[in-house]
Amino acid sequence: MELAEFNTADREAAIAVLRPCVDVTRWCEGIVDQRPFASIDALVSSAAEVASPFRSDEVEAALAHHPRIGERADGDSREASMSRSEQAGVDPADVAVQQALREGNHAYEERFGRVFLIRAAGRSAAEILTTLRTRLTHTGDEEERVVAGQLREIALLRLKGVITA
Ligand code: 2AL
Repeated sequence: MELAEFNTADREAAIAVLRPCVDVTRWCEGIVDQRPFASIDALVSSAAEVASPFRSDEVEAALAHHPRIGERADGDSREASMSRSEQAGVDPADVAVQQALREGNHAYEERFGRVFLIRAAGRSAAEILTTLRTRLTHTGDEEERVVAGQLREIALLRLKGVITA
């Protein structure tokens, strides 16, 4: 959707455009209620502010929408197609990488009780695996801050995909 259309859309329609970026109602409403935006930059900086920080309950709820790294999202929803393109650096045919990700995801879930989340766009599988192993050494508090930051990065990147100049 173009920014001009977003600026004048019904409140509910505008919220629905934002929701696939991150399913946090406070974030969607907080942005929509600051319309109109003079530019994409103004929109993104306002979106970053509302996302700083995401609360831990918001992070937990939003995580349910993100498939594991290495698992291709099914279906033709906007959310699923964005996830697939974000994970383009992870080759589903690379058996060694898939195995390492399965083990890493499992270890992460055992340690922190939630899905490992990383902004995958622009990252290779090797980089994601290295980061996963480093993050396994974090304390719960450290990791909570990292996850909230990654969720914000994903949301802002998606926002730039769904609303254009
Ligand atoms: C994802 C995903 O689907 N897209 C992305 O950037 N990260 N999933 C994940 N578990 O980190």
